[in-house]
Amino acid sequence: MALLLDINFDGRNKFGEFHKEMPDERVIHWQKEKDHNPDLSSVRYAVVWKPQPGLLASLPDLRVIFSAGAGVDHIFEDPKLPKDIPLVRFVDPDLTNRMSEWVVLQCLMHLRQQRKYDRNQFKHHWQELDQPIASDVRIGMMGLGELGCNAAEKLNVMGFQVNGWSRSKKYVEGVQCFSGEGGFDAFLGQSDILVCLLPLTDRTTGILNAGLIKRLPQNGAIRPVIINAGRGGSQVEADIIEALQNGMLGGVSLDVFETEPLADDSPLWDFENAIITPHVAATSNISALAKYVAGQITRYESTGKLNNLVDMARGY
Ligand code: NDP
Ligand code: OXD
Repeated sequence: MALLLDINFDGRNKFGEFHKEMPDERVIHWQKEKDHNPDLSSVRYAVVWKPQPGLLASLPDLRVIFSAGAGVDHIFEDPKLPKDIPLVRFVDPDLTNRMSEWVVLQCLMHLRQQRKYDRNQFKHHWQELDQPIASDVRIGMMGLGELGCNAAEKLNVMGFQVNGWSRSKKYVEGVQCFSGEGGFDAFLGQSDILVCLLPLTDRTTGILNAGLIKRLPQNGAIRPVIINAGRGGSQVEADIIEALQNGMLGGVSLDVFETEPLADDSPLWDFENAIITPHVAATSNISALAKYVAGQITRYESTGKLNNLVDMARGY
């Protein structure tokens, strides 16, 4: 039996981790071996990030596909994705913690106006700015899944008022939960800082747009802020740029973009109140991923069961 890896993470080729966790399996590094036409007939499992289109469909004995990340939209981009094969996504406590660190950091950067203090520091300018308190600021968490729930709970501990929005109704301690289309307006109307941790699906594509920005409160303790670490396809960058220019948005923190890497000439780089990071909010740790995949395979081989399965119809 063989495991196929098609995870061309930038420069982080720590594939030895998979050999270490599964010493008895043949591990095929697709990116390294593809030119030599390796025998794929015994591949039962594949771990992929942005798989080569058609590759998964060409594996005759494939049993399970593992996403190397928490998101799976990049896998659905393969027009020949075999949808009858179970797809498992990566859920990992370190990844969850990293995302919460990034989200809490961004919320605090905007609450404490750290960008303005940075600019003043470089100008050697001593000036105290108005300081709203966290409990006056309402955070709206779009997505109350593995990542959204954890970040919401941590923001709650920081003293923010936290609201959450999901597809189905959720109960999260200390978080006022809204759901579905019916709850969306009320949720947005109470989001001074809107955080997006949604997966990219047909329903969430372009959701962060001018119409949504208009529904954010303009009378809150701070000017409306959008923070997105879900997927870039959920944001309409032209609308965000316009809202930063006309003051409808007081700031943004973006880790993901419509096109990655973000183009050199994107105006988003140059706003004083835009914090840009290069899709690093919660990077998968390869050794944790290898352990996770090995554990799931062992369990699957003995019980036929898998955790964190993607619902193919919902798309996440
Ligand atoms: P989950 O699947 O655990 O949670 C997704 C949440 O989004 C759920 O609460 C779900 O609702 C909600 N949701 C989905 N569709 C809708 C909709 N149409 N309307 C309202 N709510 C919706 O995912 P994770 O929390 O693990 O991850 C979220 C995303 O974060 C990933 O898909 C990925 O795109 C992104 N990500 C980004 C990283 C980065 O470094 N920037 C790193 C890791 C992940 P319900 O609970 O009702 O199903
Ligand atoms: C993920 C990501 O989905 O890193 O895990 O974006």
